[in-house]
Amino acid sequence: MKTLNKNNYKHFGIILLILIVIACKTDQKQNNVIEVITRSMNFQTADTIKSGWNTFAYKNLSGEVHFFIMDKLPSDSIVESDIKDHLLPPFDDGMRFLIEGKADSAMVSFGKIPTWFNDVKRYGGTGLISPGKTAISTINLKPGKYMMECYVKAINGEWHTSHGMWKFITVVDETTNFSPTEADHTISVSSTNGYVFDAQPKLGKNRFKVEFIDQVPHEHFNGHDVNLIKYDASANIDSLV
Ligand SMILES: [Cu+2]
Repeated sequence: MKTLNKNNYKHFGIILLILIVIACKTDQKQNNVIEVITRSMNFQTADTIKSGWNTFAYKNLSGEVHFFIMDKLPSDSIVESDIKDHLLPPFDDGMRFLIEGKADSAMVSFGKIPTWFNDVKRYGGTGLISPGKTAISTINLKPGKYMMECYVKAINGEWHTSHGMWKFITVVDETTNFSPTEADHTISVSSTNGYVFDAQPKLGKNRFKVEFIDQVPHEHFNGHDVNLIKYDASANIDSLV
């Protein structure tokens, strides 16, 4: 967040944090849209999909804010117990210690995160999406084993991932032969210039292409992402951040 360029998002009235690409209806027909539904702390969607460009329609039918991100795992042999018993507990313990003000214990817990986690590659997903809303993102996936997850934090500081909000998805070697149509706008994201728009979005449907110039991990282990938030004129941008 340190590199956020306030002038950009003040000007456009938009805060951007996780990749969102809004695709038009014709794209969806061409691309056989993959539906993802959340009703509680889970993802209902396909177990296996093609590689290449895929359009996801993520319907949040639950009562809380969620998102999804596609984490490409470094090995196909990573199984459920690797996630449940070895990956999630160090994160949960570390966060609990941080909330209790025990920074040293937190670092010990985070130190137990399996080394393979360093080799996870993030391929994007949707931005945060409110209850009852649908997010449409088109992302390019390489073949491999992925973990779809939502790591929004609950009020008690626990990640949704640890509440069951993750799912393995296999991306096969066969490609979709789909390429997204031209975007209306490009958003460049970098550690040096923050978020830069090429032009002001219009009223109505806008399709954003997000170009990540670089990604530098921050305190929360991740780089920048893009969210789209509509707020009313009385909102205070500093308190929102
Ligand atoms: Cu969630």
